[in-house]
Amino acid sequence: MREVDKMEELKRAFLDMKRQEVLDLVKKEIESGTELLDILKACRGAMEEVGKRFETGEFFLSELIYSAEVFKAVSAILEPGLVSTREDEDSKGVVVFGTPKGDIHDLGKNIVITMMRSQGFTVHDLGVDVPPEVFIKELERTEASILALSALITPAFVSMKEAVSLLEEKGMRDNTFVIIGGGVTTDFARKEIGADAQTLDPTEAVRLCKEYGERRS
Ligand code: B12
Repeated sequence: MREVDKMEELKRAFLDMKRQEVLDLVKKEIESGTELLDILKACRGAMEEVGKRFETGEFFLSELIYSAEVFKAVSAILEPGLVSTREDEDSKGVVVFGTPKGDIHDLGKNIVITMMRSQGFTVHDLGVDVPPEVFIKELERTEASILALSALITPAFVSMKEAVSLLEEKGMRDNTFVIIGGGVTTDFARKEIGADAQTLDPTEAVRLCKEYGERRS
């Protein structure tokens, strides 16, 4: 079967909520040498479609919750492979990461954190629904120079903007690289929020943070 068809099969199993079939297909793809990031991309595409169907009323909250559970199980299979790509032992930088206040989505955040850690970053994960002042306190406590925010719902933009304003008030803005990501973010949102970078691609996120570290040193 062609690679494109296999990824379509994976997506279909996701949308049919067939947990075991999804997991079997993921394992089969890994065994046949498919890039882990391509498998992740296909699963993310399926989740986007779940979201669309939820929006149109075809799916309910139960499908949203169930698909999240399936995705978590997929992540557990993919993560060991993503971690093993680590190049060296030097710390690449310290990151404070979280999902801003009002938002409880964390699947994408957890993937990006895994990739960052595997590439040598020290990441302090604050979890979900994090108020702006908590991000600032953690940046002060850990002396991290990178603030990473993951948002999946538009109301979270308000608290992301508040976090950036607080950084400015505290005189910390110039020494903090603010990177945002998550399904609803765009470059337009980045500008509105006042962040330095935005991407949906975890590899790109790691690259941007490494580049920032190199510019600093
Ligand atoms: C699963 C899911 C849920 C699960 C979340 C479980 C969990 N533990 O995260 C549950 C069921 C809890 C949920 C709840 C809700 N959800 Co929801 N959910 C989704 C769904 C289907 C998938 C999200 C997902 O995990 N995708 C897979 C991951 C891997 O993708 P990702 O997060 O984008 O991450 C990738 C990149 O963005 C990037 N990335 C992620 N974070 C970061 C951070 C940085 C710094 C960087 C650089 C990169 C990066 O890397 C990842 C790797 O590929 C989306 C649909 C969609 N289009 O996204 C809706 C969606 C996000 N949900 C939505 C809604 C409306 C809700 C609810 C309000 C529903 C309700 N009526 O209660 C609640 C919100 C509660 C709240 N206050 O947060 C809407 C949001 C609409 C909007 N524009 O605001 C969406 C878009 C569905 C839709 N189309 O209507 N949801």
